[in-house]
Amino acid sequence: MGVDYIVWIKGKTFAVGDKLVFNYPSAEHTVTEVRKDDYFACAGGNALSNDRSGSTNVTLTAPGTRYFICNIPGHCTIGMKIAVTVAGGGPPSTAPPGATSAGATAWGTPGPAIVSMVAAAVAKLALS
Ligand SMILES: [Cu+2]
Repeated sequence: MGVDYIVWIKGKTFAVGDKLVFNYPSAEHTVTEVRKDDYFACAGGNALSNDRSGSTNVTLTAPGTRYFICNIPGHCTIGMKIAVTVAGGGPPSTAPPGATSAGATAWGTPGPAIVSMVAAAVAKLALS
C-alpha cells in the first residue's frame, strides 16, 4: 500500500526464470493474477490464481505479460496492481516493458481517426 508500482517497474526488465516476490501482511492484501481486461477493470472475479498467504512467489516461466492485482475491495483502483512483461521470443521492444505499454493501453493509443486526419492534411497540401 502506498507504493507506486508504475514507478517501481519503470526501467526494469524481466526474463524467463525470474521470480516475483510479494511480501505483505497476509490478512490485508492478496496477489491475484488476472487477464488483461480484468487487470484494467480491477476485476478479480475470474482470477487465474489468488494468494493471500503474505508471501507469494511467482516464477516467470514464459515470455509475455502477466497481470497482478490486489483483490481487496478498493486497493486495485488506487494503484495496487502491476503488469510484468517478460522478455523473449521476439525482437527487443523499443518501449520499456511493463508500465509504459500498460499505460498506453489504459489511456488508449491514437486511433485510425488521427491517422486519417494526418492523411487528409497531407492530401490537402499536395492539392494546394
Ligand atoms: Cu491490497
